[in-house]
Amino acid sequence: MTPVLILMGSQSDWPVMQHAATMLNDLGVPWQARVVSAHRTPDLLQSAMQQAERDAVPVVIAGAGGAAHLPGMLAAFTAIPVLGVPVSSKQLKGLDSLLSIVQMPKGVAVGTLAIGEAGAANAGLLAAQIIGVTDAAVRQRVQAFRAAQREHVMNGPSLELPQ
Ligand code: RP5
Repeated sequence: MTPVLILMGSQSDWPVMQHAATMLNDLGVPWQARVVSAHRTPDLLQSAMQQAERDAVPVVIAGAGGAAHLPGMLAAFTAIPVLGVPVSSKQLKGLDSLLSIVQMPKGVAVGTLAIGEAGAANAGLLAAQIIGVTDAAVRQRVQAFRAAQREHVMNGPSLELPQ
């Protein structure tokens, strides 16, 4: 299986983006991670997406914080689905990243996830679901994950009001 490509704007994004990698590991989907910055290494964006197309990468997950142009710029260079993860920023706590990634103009799509770790994990889950459309083994592992999650909720403590 061709690995999912996990890109991020900075090494400092990895503590968040590693949750996408963990989810992909849990679902048996291979991945590769790399730092590519829309602002610090803009020349690498196009070549990275050209290589991804040659490699037939099924999904790109892109995390960035602050001005967060990475997911949208990657999407501009490829027809591979791009899932954007807003990483929390120091000053604006990721609301800046979210609004930057989610506000793509009509005609260039980025699937935008939640801010932070939940969004990164769900990007991994959604990537597996996309691959699962044509890969029955991955689809079954996603279904097993969802069933285990349901069991965990159903077996949780019953909630009662204090007397
Ligand atoms: C963005 O700027 C990165 O995605 C990161 O979230 C943020 C801060 O980067 P560093 O200054 O920590 O490298 O481009």
